[in-house]
Amino acid sequence: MTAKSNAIKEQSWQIGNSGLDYSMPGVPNHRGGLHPLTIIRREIDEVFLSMGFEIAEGPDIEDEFHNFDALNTPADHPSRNLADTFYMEGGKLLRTQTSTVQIRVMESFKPPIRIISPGRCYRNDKPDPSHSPVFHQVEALVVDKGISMSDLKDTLQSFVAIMFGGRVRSRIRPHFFPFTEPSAEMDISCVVCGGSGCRVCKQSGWLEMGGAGMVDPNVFDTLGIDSELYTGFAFGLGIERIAMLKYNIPDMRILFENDLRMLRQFRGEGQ
Ligand code: 2U9
Repeated sequence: MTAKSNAIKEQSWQIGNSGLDYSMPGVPNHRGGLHPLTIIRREIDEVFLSMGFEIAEGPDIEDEFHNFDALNTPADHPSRNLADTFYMEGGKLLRTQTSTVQIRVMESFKPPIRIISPGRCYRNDKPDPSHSPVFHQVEALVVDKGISMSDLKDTLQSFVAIMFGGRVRSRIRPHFFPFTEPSAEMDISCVVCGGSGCRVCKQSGWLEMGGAGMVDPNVFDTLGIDSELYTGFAFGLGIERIAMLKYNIPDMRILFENDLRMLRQFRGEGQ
């Protein structure tokens, strides 16, 4: 008889007294998992870090200067409307885009600037399959001498290739935003059908990914950056949209309901 089994024998009355059977297997400790939006956001961070970007963060509660005025958004622009923006007491508001962070970075640092700002945004939208009043976006900003639209296109294409695979193409189409000139919307070739046309891309072969453009010189002038010397590009991507495409999620609201049957499918991913 070993010393150990003697010791166990001596303690056997304790087992009886406590009602516990120490020979029973342990109760498994269920591991939590990352939310799909967190997995995608971390993946996006990694892609841009590998391309030499830095990550910048800022407050969710903002003022009109950083959310609208500094972004060249006129006083009568519809996005300023109560129907679109959540206003708080004392002239504060919930940021509608993370460009507010870009403004804060440009207030504090001189070019060259090469940042992304991932984060939560708020718009007074009714929830539906493609809208949520709380959503996440990542915006990118590059400011330096000689930055052009081809740098924007190249950065987008590199991002899309790493995120969705080398066969996925990107394109930009003319659009309008107050803070960029020229402005563009960007599409990627349909990740489901490869561009031949299907239900997901509504037979067009393309999926909308976000907005982009060259920073409007008025934005630089407001912040004291010499718009004769510096140019820059910026773009904004919806993180929910990327997660929905990558994980085949048909309705944005699923990402916010925290239904364990959905969340459990991501256990162990991205860790
Ligand atoms: C500065 C100047 C310009 C960033 C841009 C968009 C177009 C855009 C949307 C993507 C999906 C918002 O989350 S979303 O609904 N974003 O369309 N964002 S250009 O332009 C900037 C940013 C910062 C100083």
